[in-house]
Amino acid sequence: MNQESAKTTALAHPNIALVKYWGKRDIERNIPAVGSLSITLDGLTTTTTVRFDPGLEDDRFFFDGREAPEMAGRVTCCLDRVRRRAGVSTYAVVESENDFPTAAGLASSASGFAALVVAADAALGAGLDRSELADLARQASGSAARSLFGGFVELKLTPDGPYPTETGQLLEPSAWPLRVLVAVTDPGPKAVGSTEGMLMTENTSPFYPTWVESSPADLSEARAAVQRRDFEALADVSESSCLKMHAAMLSARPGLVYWNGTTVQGIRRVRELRSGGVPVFFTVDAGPQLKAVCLPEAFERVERELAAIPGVTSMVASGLGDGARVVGDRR
Ligand code: 2P0
Repeated sequence: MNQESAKTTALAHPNIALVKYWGKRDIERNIPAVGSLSITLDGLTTTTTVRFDPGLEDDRFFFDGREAPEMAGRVTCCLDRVRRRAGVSTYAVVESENDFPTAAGLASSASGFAALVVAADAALGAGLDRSELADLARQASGSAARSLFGGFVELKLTPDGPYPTETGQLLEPSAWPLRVLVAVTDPGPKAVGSTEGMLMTENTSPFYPTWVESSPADLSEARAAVQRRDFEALADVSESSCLKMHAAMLSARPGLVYWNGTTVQGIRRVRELRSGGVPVFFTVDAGPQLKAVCLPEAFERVERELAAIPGVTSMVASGLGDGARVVGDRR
């Protein structure tokens, strides 16, 4: 990096896991206990500008136009890892914006850290490859590694590899253009954050070991379904992985109940629709929002049906998108 300030803008999309990540093999290094398989969403975007400036005495973080010191610690930790790799110690101003409501329960940490590592790498001219960027994003937030890639994405555990996890694309977005609808059932913040919820589940749920042991079979089933573009098979394994994760959460002490009544209504409605021949399945993460994944021809029907459920306060629609990328570079 030259002594002038170096500035780059990158964007990234959130992703939702179909085969879920829940639990940590190594809390210090943020290594997940299980692999995961996700889809990256277009239409929902985090845009992040990183400007390294030798005149700064600390990092500064702005989120949606407002300085957010309470979020700066995680940003600095992530930047420190990129700086270490690039051999620099210059501080940065980071400005990040989401064009979607955080209440949608679409892990903004995933798109946030994916955009951050891509922008920081480019601003420093570090030239790190995708695998390494994904690994840096994973250390900040497990799901963030998946937003480095587009379409259908798998994060694998690779304890003997150069990195403890390897993330890569299974299928491009255009190869199987599924649609996603998020039915927001509660716009408030979630009760228990993911990291805390994972630790509670690991430490207290009698079902946690089974959850971890059964994940590789779910992953290979889902991977094969994606490769065959077999919607029914993907629906089956995705709903199973979601419900199994929630079973582990529910059986923690105290039990983690992320759902509300509307979430359950949505689950029932999606299942009724699929039994009636509509190609749609549900997934639910660490919050009460219901995510419906469908084939393009079912989109309008699913949207209508979910919007009609009492308690659904808003809907967010998306297709599948590309991985994190640089969109502007100024030096
Ligand atoms: C997932 N979730 O696979 C799962 C399903 C939520 C439920 O990954 O602790 O914010 O930062 O690594 O990535 C949310 O957890 O957790 C998540 P950390 P992260 O999408």
